[in-house]
Amino acid sequence: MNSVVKVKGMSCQHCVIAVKKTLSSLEGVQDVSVNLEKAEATLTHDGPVDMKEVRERIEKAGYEVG
Ligand SMILES: [Cu+2]
Repeated sequence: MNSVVKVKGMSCQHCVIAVKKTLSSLEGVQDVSVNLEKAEATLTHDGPVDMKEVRERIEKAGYEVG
């Protein structure tokens, strides 16, 4: 299944890579794609993903969810 998360504050490909990297290592996440124009990260996972952890990681990387 896919979950889409809005990520605010990304401005370039480095931001995309940073978000992708931090979310890719989350437990249960198979794939992450980040769309800079849409300001979205799409997580591919087969089980539940801890959305609180997703938020925390995004914030820790310097961006904002919402
Ligand atoms: Cu950037």
